[in-house]
Amino acid sequence: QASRSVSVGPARLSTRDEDFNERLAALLDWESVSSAEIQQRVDEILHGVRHRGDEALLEYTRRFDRLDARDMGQLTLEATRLSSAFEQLGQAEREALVTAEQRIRDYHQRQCAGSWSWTDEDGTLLGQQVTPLDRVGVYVPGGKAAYPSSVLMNVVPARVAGVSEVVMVVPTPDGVINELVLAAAHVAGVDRVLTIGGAQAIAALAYGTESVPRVDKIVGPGNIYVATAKRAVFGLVGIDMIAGPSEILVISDGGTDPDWLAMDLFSQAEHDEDAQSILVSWDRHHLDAVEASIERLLPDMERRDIIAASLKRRGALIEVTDEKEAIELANRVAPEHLELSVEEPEAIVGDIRHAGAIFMGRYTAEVLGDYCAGPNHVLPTSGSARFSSPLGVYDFQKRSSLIQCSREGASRLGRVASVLARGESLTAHARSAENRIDEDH
Ligand code: HSO
Ligand code: ZN
Repeated sequence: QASRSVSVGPARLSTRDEDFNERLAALLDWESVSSAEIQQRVDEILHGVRHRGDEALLEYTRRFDRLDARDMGQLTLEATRLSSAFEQLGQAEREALVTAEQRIRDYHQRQCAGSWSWTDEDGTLLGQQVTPLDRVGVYVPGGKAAYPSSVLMNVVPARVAGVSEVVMVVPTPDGVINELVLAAAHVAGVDRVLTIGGAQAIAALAYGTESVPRVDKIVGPGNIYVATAKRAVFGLVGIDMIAGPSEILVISDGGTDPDWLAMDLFSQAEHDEDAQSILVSWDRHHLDAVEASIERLLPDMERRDIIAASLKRRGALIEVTDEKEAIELANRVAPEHLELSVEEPEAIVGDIRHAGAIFMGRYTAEVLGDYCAGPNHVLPTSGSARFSSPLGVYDFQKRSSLIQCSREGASRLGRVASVLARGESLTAHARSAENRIDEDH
C-alpha cells in the first residue's frame, strides 16, 4: 500500500489504490469562481468608465490605487521613462532581458502564418488573407505577481504578428512601479504604458476613453476583478484565455537527481498556494527519495509557506506501474507544463497528446521555458491543453477569406447557389446568383 500522507509534502498516491480516481479528480478540481458581489462591483466600474470615460477612470484610480492625477496625461509614461528604467539596470539584467527577448522573437517568427490562394479550373480564385490586429492591450498585474518575463511573452508575439500599436496597462498603487517591468516594456517595444489597473483599466481598453485608445484585443493575467472584467467585455473585444493557477507534471524514470526534481516541483508551487506540482514515476524508491529531498530542502526556501501550502493542497507523488501508464496519466491531466525527465524523451514525446509545453530530458527544467528558451510561457491551464494552445503569433492575427469569380466561375457557381437559395425560399439570393448565369457556361 503505497498511499500515505506526509506532514509537509504532497500526497502519496498509487494508481493501484482503489480510490485513486476519486483522489486524482479531487486534486485536479479547480474552478475560478467569481462571486455575485465581485461581479456587481465590476459591472459598476465597467458602467462608470463606459459612460464617464477619463473622469471615472481617474476617480477609480484615486480610490483603488491612491494615485491622484489631474488628467490621464499624468498616468501615461513617457518613452524616455521606459528607456531610462532599462539603462538603470545592471549589465547582467540588461543582457538577460535582451537575450530572452531575442530568443522569444526568433521562436515566434516561425509561427507567422502567410496568406494563400489558388485558382480553380473555372478561373475562380480562392484564398485566405492574413492580417494583424490593429491595436492590442496588455494587462500587467502590479505587486507580487508583476513578472517582467510575462511582459516579453505577451508583447513579443503581438509585435511579431505586426500589430501596429501595443498599449500596456499596469496598476501602480501608491505610485510604486516595478522598474524591471518598465525595462521589459522597453525591450519588447511597447508603444504606450498607462499606470492604471483593475477592472477600470480593462474597461478603458475595451470601450476607449478620451485619452485611452480602444483596443481590439486584451491579453495578460490579472486578479479576479481583472478576469471578471475581461469575461464581461469579451465579444466587444477579443481576450486571451483566462489563466488558472500554474501547474507542472513531471514524469521521471528514476534517473534524475531527486534534489533537482524537488526544486522543479517547488518552482511551480512557489507561484501560488493553488499551484499544482505532480511527480509521476514507476520507481517507488525514487519517489521516496524525492519526498525526502522535499522535506530537506523546503525549510530553506524563501517562499516556503506558499510552497508548503501548494504541495499540501494540490501536490502529489504518484506511483504508476510503468511508463505507458505514466503517459496515459499525463494525457488525462493535460498539464500546463510537462517535464519528461527520462533517458529518451524522443521515444515517448509523440505519445503525449495533451500538454501546454513539453520539456524533454533531465536538463530541460521548466524554468528555462518560463524565461528564455523561446516558446511562450502563457499556456493553457486546468486541463484546457485538451483543446487550446500556447499564446502565439496566431492570437494576434486574423484571417479574411478571399473569393474572386471569373465570368465562367460565376455562372457555374450561380447555378448551384440558385438551387440552394430557392430551397431556402430566399428569392433575392437566387436572383442575385441567376443574374450572373451565362447560358454559354
Ligand atoms: N510559470 C509561469 C510563468 C512565470 N514563471 C513567470 C516565472 N515567471 C507560467 O505558468
Ligand atoms: Zn514559473
